[in-house]
Amino acid sequence: MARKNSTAPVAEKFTFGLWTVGNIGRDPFGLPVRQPLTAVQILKLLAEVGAYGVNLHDNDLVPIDATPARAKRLIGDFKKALSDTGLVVPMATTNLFSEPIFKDGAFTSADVRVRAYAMQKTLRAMDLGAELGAKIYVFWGGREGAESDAAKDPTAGIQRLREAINFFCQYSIDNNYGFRLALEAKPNEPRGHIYFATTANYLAFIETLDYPEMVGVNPEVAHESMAGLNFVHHVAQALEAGKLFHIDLNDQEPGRYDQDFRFGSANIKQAFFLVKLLIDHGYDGPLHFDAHAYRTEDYEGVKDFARGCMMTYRLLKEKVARWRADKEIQGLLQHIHVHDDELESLCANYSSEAVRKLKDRKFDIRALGERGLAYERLDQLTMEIIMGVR
Ligand code: GLT
Ligand code: MN
Ligand code: MN
Repeated sequence: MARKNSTAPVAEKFTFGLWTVGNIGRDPFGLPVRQPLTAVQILKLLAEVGAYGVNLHDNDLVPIDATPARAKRLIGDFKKALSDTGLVVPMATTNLFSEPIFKDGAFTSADVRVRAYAMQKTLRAMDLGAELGAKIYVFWGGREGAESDAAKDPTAGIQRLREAINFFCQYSIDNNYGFRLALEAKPNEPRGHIYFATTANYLAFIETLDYPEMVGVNPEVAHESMAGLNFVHHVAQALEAGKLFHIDLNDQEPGRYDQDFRFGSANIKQAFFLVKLLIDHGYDGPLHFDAHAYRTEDYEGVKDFARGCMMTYRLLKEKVARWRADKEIQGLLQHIHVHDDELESLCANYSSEAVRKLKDRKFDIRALGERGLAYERLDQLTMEIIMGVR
């Protein structure tokens, strides 16, 4: 809610995928627990809970075997529901993982016919995304990988993905679609090993593309967390490189199956630092909750799940403001961050004089080593803010 006399806060662009709130609760061991909803029903649900937008795979809206007439009707109904609800479609993507044809990957399959079909499917899905107004196009290579490296040279996977992404950049340019492509990493599941296991892998890859400026990343909390890595640091690298085009928010306990939990529900402290990082760096793209309600839920529970994701984000945003305004915290930060103009300039600007001065400089390494940094106090204060007692 906009507060009086404040510079009007920009409302968060909270989005959900059709596949997230529409998830019917099937898992590898159990049958669905919820009835499928139509895309139009999902839009109604999202409007009811107060979301900003919706994202989709091609086949979330148009089944793979739909006739042209059915596809036209489904797209028409969806567009009408978008305008009725005021929801927008910021991001679109391709389902390159459900069909058996993709069992050994899509763009990195060993079979050129599969690769060509994956490209055909993506070109069509890009047309659909552009028609719906999407400006971000996500590539999640869920099946791009292997269980055994006996069959394929993993470097071929890199080359094939490069060819595909270059092809799609050119297609977007030639059609004036204005897409920015966002690559989403994951270490495993559904493949035993997925190529490009982390966001950092993609950041390195992007620089080798024909149009690196068109391509960024879509990190997902659960994906680095599955591997026990620090998600916030991966997002930081993407932000610093100007490559955070989109973000998938959810939660995940390390070392478990792919949980896709409600945002902030597993590691609230990491969620706090993530929200803080996004605010500190003025990220203003979509905040996409790529998560599922627990399998215990009916559709009322799915709404609780969706509202919970957004509420937790908003609460953490308030906590970040509180953290920034806290005098004791700011005092500790001043103590921790020691500045010295001369040294900073020496370290940042190479010259033979800088080399000489650095070599000559005397440092009291013992005193520097013994200096207490008060991280314990700072962390405890941070925890007290998160826990709501400060
Ligand atoms: C799938 C996956 C997600 C990806 C989606 C985009 S689909 O649900 O688990 O992480 O973002 O293809
Ligand atoms: Mn995701
Ligand atoms: Mn996931």
